[in-house]
Amino acid sequence: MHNGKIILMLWFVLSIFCLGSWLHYPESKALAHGIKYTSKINDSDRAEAFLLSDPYVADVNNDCVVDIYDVVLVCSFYGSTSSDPNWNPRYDLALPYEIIDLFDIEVVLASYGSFIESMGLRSISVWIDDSDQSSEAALLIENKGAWNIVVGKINVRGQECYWSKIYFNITDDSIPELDYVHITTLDTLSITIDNEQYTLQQTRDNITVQPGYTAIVYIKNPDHISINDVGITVGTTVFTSFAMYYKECNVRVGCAVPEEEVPEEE
Ligand SMILES: [Ca+2]
Repeated sequence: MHNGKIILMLWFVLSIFCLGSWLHYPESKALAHGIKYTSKINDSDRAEAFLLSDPYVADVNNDCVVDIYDVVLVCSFYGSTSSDPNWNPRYDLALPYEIIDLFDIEVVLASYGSFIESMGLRSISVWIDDSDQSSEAALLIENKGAWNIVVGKINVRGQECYWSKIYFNITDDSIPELDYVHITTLDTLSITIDNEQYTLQQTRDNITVQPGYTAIVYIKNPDHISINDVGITVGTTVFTSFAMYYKECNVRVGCAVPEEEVPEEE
């Protein structure tokens, strides 16, 4: 891009930023996530609505951060309409729709500087041991984004699980569903998944999962789940620096897998 064009573009962006600050309404935070946006303008052609800061919408180049590249990308389609051959509805973020204008750029600016977390929460289980009636939970926390995910707290059935009861391993392996593993020691322990050994350790403050990595997490005696809870649905909540993630599962009876299985005779 020509230098003069870049300077012109930056001047344009700064002007819009000032306009954006003027247009921004704090009560817009009350609106639900996932809708398209508009600015509250006294204009009969536009619906009465509010601007909402939403980095998931504003990150038009999908690199998990809302920055100058997103602003420039939307700016580069300024004036484009749905009848144009290069029309991309991904940049059409605000009313009036079917045209890229100042209001689309302002939606990006409203989330400027925001980072986006992309987390997968799966293989959530809560078991009661069939031999000693102790309870256990397990889950996989996958970082599918571009930034570290810092897990600061895990709740089971609304009760915080203390770090002294949480065991984890961070791996870049692809992990299938987690099976019941009887946790008998308060020291580090080793588990086997798909013939691979994973050493579970403890932490005192948080679990950090790097992009592309998965945290294998086992929790001993979450919320004093008892044999009476078998079949009942319980919710697990994972709190990160940016968000909270909630998933439910039914309490099951867990049976420890024998350490050395006898191969079947042919
Ligand atoms: Ca971006």
